[in-house]
Amino acid sequence: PTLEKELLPLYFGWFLAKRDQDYLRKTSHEFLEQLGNIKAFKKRLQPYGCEEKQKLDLLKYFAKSPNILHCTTKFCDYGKVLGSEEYAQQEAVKKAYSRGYTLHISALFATPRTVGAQVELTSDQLLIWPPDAEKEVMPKDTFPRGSRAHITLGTAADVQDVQTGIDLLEIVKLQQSGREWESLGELAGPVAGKVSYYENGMWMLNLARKIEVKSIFSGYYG
Ligand code: ACK
Repeated sequence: PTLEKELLPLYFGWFLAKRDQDYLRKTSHEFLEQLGNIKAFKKRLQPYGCEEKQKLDLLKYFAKSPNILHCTTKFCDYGKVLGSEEYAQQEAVKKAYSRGYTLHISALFATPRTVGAQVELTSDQLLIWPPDAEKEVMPKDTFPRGSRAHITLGTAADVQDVQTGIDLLEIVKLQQSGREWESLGELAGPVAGKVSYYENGMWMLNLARKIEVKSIFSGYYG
């Protein structure tokens, strides 16, 4: 008999528990509704392809949302991506497989392309975070490990999910630039926190209370 080769998934990541997915989707809607209603946002509709006096429904604007909310660690494309075999064979990855993890969401962000949640990885979670994840998409910049960790909540029509992590790094890069970013508003309720504007239609809400969601580390084979 021939030994079957181990199959590599489309991607590895943390998959949110059903209840926490529902909660995060609701929170994301609340975020978009409140963000769309603040004066500062209404004055800056141009990057979203709208005139100042026009009405923009952000819930409709982000037409697509992933079927399963997750935080990708390694995109493998079933093994076609360089380094995916090595990633899958790491002891830390094998040990983490099918284990439960709590993810800490510190911020929500929206750009003309994507809406997402910023995930702050713990040292335990960083053990299975690929060291080149940030370099892969922004080779010219330096970021703290884990800066790309995110949960895609929605994308505009014709935008791919992979864009969310790139948008997040774009914002982190501006935060690192040393420039001061004034808060342009405050949201309330479950999305309480200050909202900052980072040019080109990029907004970030720093949550006053971090959101914790339960997840399982696994592979998605689709
Ligand atoms: O929102 P995401 O992190 O962005 O989750 C999905 C998941 O894999 C399934 O498509 C992410 N993804 C897609 N292409 C890539 C890529 N080239 N590099 C890293 N992540 C990717 C996508």
